[in-house]
Amino acid sequence: MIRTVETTPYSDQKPGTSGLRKKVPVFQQANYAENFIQSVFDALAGFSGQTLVIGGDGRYYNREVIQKAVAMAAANGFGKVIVGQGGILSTPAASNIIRKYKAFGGLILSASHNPGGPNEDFGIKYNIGNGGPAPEKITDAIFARSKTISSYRIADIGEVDLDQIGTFEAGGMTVEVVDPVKDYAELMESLFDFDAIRALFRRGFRMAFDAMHAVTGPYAKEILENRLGAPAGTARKCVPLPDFGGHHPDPNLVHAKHLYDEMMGADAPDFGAASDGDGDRNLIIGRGIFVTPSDSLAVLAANAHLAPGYKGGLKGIARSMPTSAAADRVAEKLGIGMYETPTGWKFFGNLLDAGMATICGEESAGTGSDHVREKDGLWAVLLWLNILAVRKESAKEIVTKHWQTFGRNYYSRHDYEEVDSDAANRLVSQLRERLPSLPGTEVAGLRIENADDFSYRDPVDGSVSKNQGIRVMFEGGSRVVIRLSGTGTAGATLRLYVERYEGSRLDLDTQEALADLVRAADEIAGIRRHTGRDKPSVIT
Ligand code: VG1
Ligand code: CO
Repeated sequence: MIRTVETTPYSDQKPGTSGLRKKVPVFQQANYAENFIQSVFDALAGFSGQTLVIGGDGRYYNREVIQKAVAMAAANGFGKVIVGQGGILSTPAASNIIRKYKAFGGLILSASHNPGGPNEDFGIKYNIGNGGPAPEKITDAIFARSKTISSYRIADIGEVDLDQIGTFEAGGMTVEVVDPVKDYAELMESLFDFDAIRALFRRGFRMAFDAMHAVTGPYAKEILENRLGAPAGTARKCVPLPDFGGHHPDPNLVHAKHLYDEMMGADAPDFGAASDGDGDRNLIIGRGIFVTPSDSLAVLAANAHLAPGYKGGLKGIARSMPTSAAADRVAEKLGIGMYETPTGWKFFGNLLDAGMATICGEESAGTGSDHVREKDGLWAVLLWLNILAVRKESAKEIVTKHWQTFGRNYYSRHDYEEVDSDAANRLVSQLRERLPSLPGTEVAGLRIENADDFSYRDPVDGSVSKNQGIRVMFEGGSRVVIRLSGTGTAGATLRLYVERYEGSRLDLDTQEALADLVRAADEIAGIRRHTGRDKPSVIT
């Protein structure tokens, strides 16, 4: 039986950089998840009888919301849902399943690298038929609908069994529970030279992959250990836990410091990697070298032709604006297009669909390609392994040679988390007002060449996205970028991105190399004055 349930709108269901993210108790309010899911369906048209993919990263509240989503999909007229077994699908695996089975779209339940648990974060994101995050046109329509919604539709189908692989009927709709790993592992096998990587492990290559008790555990075990023959124990913390073992599933130098320390130690493995809550981010650490995500994007782009899936070369490279320009130098050398987009994977979809870009990346540890329409943590790790297997050099040698060829973009991000929202907004609006007066002035001994608030015009559909981050460019190619996070769930997070290019001085300490730019940013924006903080909460 299908019920129409009266509801009242919530005013705070605006999707951010990557879907709607809130604390679990917010999602547990009466009809909160139902309102949002119905708003998604109401913002779409033409899905009657079509397939919807549903899966999440296994965090606290995942199963409850999946049950609601399945029952609501049936009531709203979808013909079929494909759900990952146990409610599990990594974000890139969900993207792949949407594309492979020509689904109308998908609901991905995740708050990515944010912590999980009864008082931590939850999230819902809608992806369109190309497998990628819904573009702003759709997220705007979802938000508009959420402010006026008065009822939602749900089928009384009871609790469906998500733990057995198989197909059944529920509420007049087909439910197919699938192995979350199989299709994804097959896709990886089609892109990379598994024989070469197997031979690498046979030669004694040692790797540490930390799944951080998040969604990539089962994927990493199957691909690295079962299919590629890496020794048991190569993939660690592989059981997805609803609270990620009480840690932030954020593969950065703070939350994966244990891996960093191991990789810098005396008996370090050859290669270290980690992924985040929903499996779309990657951390890459070679023995004795942390590879910044911006450098990783550049190195992968320069060497991608060594993997079978990219042997024909790249059509173009895209990166988010705050990501360093290291990849731009590779694109220039390869003679291919380079695109600079706002933060968030949704801006890459059109470029990938149009065949303008093959590889994309963000400084926040996201890298991916046109194989899906999401960033993909294990994909990046496997491309690295493919390159290491073919070049037979260490990660450190590969990165060092890359810098010798292209120069080095020293890069760091400083995050000020949970600062007062009003103070953060004041900082940004005051800085915005100052922008026109900055060019030509000198700050902390550095001369400002240009300053603006980044605006993007999508070259495919012409849509314009304004106010995407404030850039201050200095003489010599250095720059600082300031923007507010669109994924946080408490207060505001201010991000300061700092970049300096050096053609030949390749072995400076990163934070020392960037110190004068950090001083300049504080002088220009008054970060300490506005936030009351004397140092960032996280430096990556
Ligand atoms: C952050 C990152 C951005 C990334 C987004 C989603 O957004 O900066 O690059 O695309 O998270 O990643 P923001 O607005 O907080 O800066 V994930 O792995 O959280 O889905
Ligand atoms: Co993520």
